[in-house]
Amino acid sequence: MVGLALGDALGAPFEGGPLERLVWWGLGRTRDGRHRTTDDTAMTRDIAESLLACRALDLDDLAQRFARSYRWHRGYGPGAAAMLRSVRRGTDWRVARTAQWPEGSWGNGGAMRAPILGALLHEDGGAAAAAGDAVASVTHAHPEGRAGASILARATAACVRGASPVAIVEEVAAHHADPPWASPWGLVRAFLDAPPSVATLRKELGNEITAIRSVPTALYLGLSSLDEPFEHLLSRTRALGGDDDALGAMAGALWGARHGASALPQHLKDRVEDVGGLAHLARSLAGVSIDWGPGLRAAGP
Ligand code: RVK
Ligand code: MG
Ligand code: MG
Repeated sequence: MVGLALGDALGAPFEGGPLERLVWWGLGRTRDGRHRTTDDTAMTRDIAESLLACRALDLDDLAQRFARSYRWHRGYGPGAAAMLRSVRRGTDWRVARTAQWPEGSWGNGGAMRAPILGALLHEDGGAAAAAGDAVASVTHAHPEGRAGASILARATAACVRGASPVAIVEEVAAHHADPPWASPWGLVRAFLDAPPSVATLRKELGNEITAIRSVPTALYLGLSSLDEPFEHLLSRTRALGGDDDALGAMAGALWGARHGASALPQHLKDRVEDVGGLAHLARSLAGVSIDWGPGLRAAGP
């Protein structure tokens, strides 16, 4: 959670074009001068708080928490923002999630909040992936939006278990081979051996807001940085531009899952909003037992 928050808050000033960066220059600091976290961290916190309160994966509770926590100034994706406002007005999330696109969103908003599920279910990559899918489905009904979350949750679980980067890519490739997911894994694997230029990475894997054009990129950035200082991961992510907060959040979560919050640089933790609160929440969650079975069944097919 802390790795995700650092990647999110310290990537956000580099997100988008000049206009987005200018807006974030105005909005992106707390009163005490810390870097503000965005939707990526806010929704992760919602998941943690829902699991703590329900001791199970309760998608109705989660939808209400996502909707209550929504704040325009935290930079939510446009579809997610409209969907959450609609849930706040009383629309059932199962209806609201397909109001804009018949199949739902294929954005990376499901994937960006999935690492916490991989961390909690790290002993079982399949369960982590299923939980990622279920939690994504509340706002991201599209199969690509859900698959992005499954992949990130599975990869995070494998990072906690200490698997090698190559083994993690192979595990992901073995379970996510349906189009359009088949093509990126060979590239990610090749890039681990022969790092590409920034331009090649941007062109081949992407830096966009969609799951398919950001999850493989974040996987590559995170896995290829596991044995480097966290600051390297941040500067490599910033160089890519585009959806920098989500790329930073996803890659930062993989790094954090491997090394733990105490390994993250203190000078960066001091610069980000409410890292202490997040760490406290994470410790509380690690200490309780969650009944995943009924929650996962409640997700439906
Ligand atoms: C700004 C056509 C679709 C689509 C579909 C496009 C924050 C839309 C976070 C949509 C993350 C965008 C990010 C993103 C998370 C999605 N047909 N176009 N079926 N589905 N799109 O709005 O929660 O940064 O252009 O659901 O996934 O830090 O606006 O948002 O980086 O993808 O937003 O999808 O965004 P949304 P999200
Ligand atoms: Mg964000
Ligand atoms: Mg973003």
